[in-house]
This record gives sequence, C-alpha cells and structure tokens, in this order.
Amino acid sequence: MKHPYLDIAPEVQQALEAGKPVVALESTIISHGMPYPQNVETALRVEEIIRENGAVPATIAIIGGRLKAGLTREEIDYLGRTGLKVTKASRRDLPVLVAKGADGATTVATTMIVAAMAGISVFATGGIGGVHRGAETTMDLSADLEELAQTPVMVVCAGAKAILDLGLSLEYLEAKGVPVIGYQTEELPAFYTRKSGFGVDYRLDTPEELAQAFHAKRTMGLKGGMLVTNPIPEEYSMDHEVINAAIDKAVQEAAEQGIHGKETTPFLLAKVKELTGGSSLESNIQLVFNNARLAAKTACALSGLEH
Ligand code: PSU
Ligand code: MN
Repeated sequence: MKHPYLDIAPEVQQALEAGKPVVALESTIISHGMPYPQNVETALRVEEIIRENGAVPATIAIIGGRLKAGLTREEIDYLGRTGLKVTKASRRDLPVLVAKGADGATTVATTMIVAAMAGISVFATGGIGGVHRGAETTMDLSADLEELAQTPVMVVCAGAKAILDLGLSLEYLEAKGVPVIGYQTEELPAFYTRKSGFGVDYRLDTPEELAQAFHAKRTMGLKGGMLVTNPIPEEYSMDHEVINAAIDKAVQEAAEQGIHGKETTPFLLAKVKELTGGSSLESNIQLVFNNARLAAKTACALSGLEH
C-alpha cells in the first residue's frame, strides 16, 4: 500500500524493491541531540558508514508535513541548522504536524513508525527513551517503549542513558514482550559506558544471529520490534563516576525546576553535556558510528535470509 503522506527517496525505493538492505536513521539526534555543525557532519558520516557496510541509508524526518524516508544533504543541513526550533516529533505529534504541513524531527518512536510504513526493518540510533527516574509518581514513560512493543523494526542502540531508570525500562520492555539483546555482551550498556549493572535477555555475537532472531520473530507473527544494545567501543567509553555525577546533578536540577513532558529528555541531555563538556560529544558521535556499522551488517544478513 502506498501511504498518502509518505515520500520514499528514489535510491531507498529502488533498494527496497530489489530486496537490498536499508537502514533507517532518526532526526531528533540531528536537531536536538548535537550542536551545529557537528550534528550535520555526524549525520552525513553515518550515512557513509552505512554505505561502506553494504546498505542504503534512509534518514527519516517530517518536512513540510511529508513523512520522508531518505533525506537530501540539503534537508539534513536544514534540520541541523534549525536545531531546537524544529519540533521534536513523537507518535502523538504526527497527526497535527502532518495536517498542518509542518516540519518535525523524528524520535525513535516516529522513526520506527515511518520506517515500518516504508518497509524498512533495521534502524540505527544512539540511545532510546525509557522510563524516567521517579516515573512511579510522574508517569513519564517515553513513547519509544510502546513503539517497540507495537512496531516491527529492529532498533540498534548503545543502550540508554542513566538519566532513565534502567531497571524499570527493562521491566516495561519485558512486560510488553520486547526482546532486549546484548551484542557481544551479557550486560545492558548505558550509552557512555559499557556497563550498567543490569543484564540483557540474551547475548548474541554476530549480525547473522541478530538477523535470524528478528526473522524468527517476524515469521511467527509476533508484533513489535527488537532492541539490540551495542556497547560503546572501549576507547571512547567514559569514566563511570564522572558521567554518573553529571547525570545525578541533571536529574536533581530537572526536578527542582519542575521540568516535565517532552522537555524532560532534551533538558537532561543538555545538562549532562554542559557538565561533561566536549568529551561526551565525541563519545556520542563514536557510538552512533559503531551502531551504524552493526545495523548495516545486520540489514545485509536479514536481506540474505528474506530474499
Ligand atoms: N536519548 C538520548 N539521546 C537522544 C534521545 C534520547 O540519549 O537524542 C532522543 C531520541 O530521539 C529519543 C527521544 O527517541 O529523545 C526520547 O524522548 P522522550 O523521552 O521525550 O520520548
Ligand atoms: Mn517523556
């Protein structure tokens, strides 16, 4: 079915029709996740890395009310320059943005939605949203979690930042039947660090194994996605104490200032960045590159199984 609001870039369309591997990429990481111009440089380099590893990149965003699977360099540059002025678009934002013909930077949830509409199965990002600390009273749960429960896309990430309650995030995913896989690890990575103190459901060691598990899930008709957590390379990982002290301070300031709703995640991310300086930005960029490589290899393995 051709979706009336969806534009698939010609190269992405050709790859999908030929059964070739495609990897989706999100755009909130461009507009809200990194400063300009590093955000644009990173987004373009991630696309190159996907190509070097045999797949076609499809960066996803909403431009003028159109759901885009595959952006031009100009569109990526526009999102990067416009930064925080682009609406951060999660599932609940889609109807009004599309109806109004507005722009939106897609989160993990909306990138999964558009990827699934386009027929893309694998998506690489940095970190996902989850259950926030204190959610037992605030009810602040990222829509990313429910999307993983519903939408059939494999999300390759570096775990989640400890700005979240990682234990509760894992409980939510378990309750919703989302497999949480550690790539070459038994422990859930925590974005800037390779360890979190929490175990994953399964350790898998090759892109082929990841592809086989996702293929089996789909073939059984089980709805929803799969979360692949890929630890940041050792040489770029940060000191636990430095990062955790910054995170605790950011969480405390957010509570004091009454930050809530969709502002919570961007506020915490910006605070952590401010407190840790440039070193966290370099780590962030490198882990996204690492996830892009794994996602591209896994998309290649999946297209070998399914075509
Ligand atoms: N976590 C990060 N970096 C990010 C995000 C989360 O470490 O850039 C972004 C992603 O786009 C994610 C979104 O999908 O924030 C989650 O926001 P919320 O918690 O409001 O659902
Ligand atoms: Mn939230």
